[in-house]
Amino acid sequence: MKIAVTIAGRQAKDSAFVVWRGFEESIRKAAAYGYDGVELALKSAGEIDRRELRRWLDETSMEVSCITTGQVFADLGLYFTHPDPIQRAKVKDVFRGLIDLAAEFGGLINVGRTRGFIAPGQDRSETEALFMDTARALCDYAAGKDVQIVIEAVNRYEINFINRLDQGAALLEKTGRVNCGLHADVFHMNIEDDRLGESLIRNGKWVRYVHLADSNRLAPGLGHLDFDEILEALGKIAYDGWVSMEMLPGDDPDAMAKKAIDFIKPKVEAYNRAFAGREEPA
Ligand code: LER
Ligand code: MN
Repeated sequence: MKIAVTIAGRQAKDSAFVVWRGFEESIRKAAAYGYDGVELALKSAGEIDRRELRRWLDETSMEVSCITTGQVFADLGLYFTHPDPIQRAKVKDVFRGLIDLAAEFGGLINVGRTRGFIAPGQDRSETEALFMDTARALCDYAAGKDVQIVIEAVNRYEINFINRLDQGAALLEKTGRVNCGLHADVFHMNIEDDRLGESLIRNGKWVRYVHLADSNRLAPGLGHLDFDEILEALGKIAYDGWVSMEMLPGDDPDAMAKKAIDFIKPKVEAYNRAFAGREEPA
């Protein structure tokens, strides 16, 4: 398991849930604080210079954990379930660019609010059909590039479609693409799911990426979530991917990023020691 922190470009909208802005500076800071990687919030592939990105990562021995696409929705207004095929073609276009970028950096693309919503007058089955149409096309494109797409369950106060891991897993079963998985964000799960650990275990087959924040969306350790329960559940599903700190920056983003890594790193190190010593299932 590796630890990342979310970052964005300087121009990203306030709704980008990132601790730091400015790619180069954030990558250098994250490395200095002891993170293994950064999650890039992008609205299009053209927002970042690939050669520069490669240089910053090489110089700091950092990785990209995932490319996150909330800004495609919040800034460009594009989403998977739009009833207009022209708008769906536009979101596919933007995603193909991001998938090409992910093929070089990290191999993972998140779909949060960009999955879309149940619009007034639309019913759930229509929304699901539109979602599957876009998701299948993009998963098929991503499969050829060895990229995985992860759908994030997001709480009801932000969107009315795919709020719980169970709902995401059911839709992924129907979508039927092996390179499309679930992105579990424990902040949202704390609002929507029953028991965090049980939900992670129940949906373990699909969990491919994890966002961590505490119950108040601050650094883990500053609220009342039980991170031992979460890590124990991740151990039970043999999760060996990223945990990415997606939290509000507060008045002092540097202090928030430091509290998060100081709290989670010893737990992740213990997790990794146990993981290395585990017996392979027969
Ligand atoms: C994004 O990762 C997230 O968790 C949402 O709350 C914002 O879309
Ligand atoms: Mn999240």
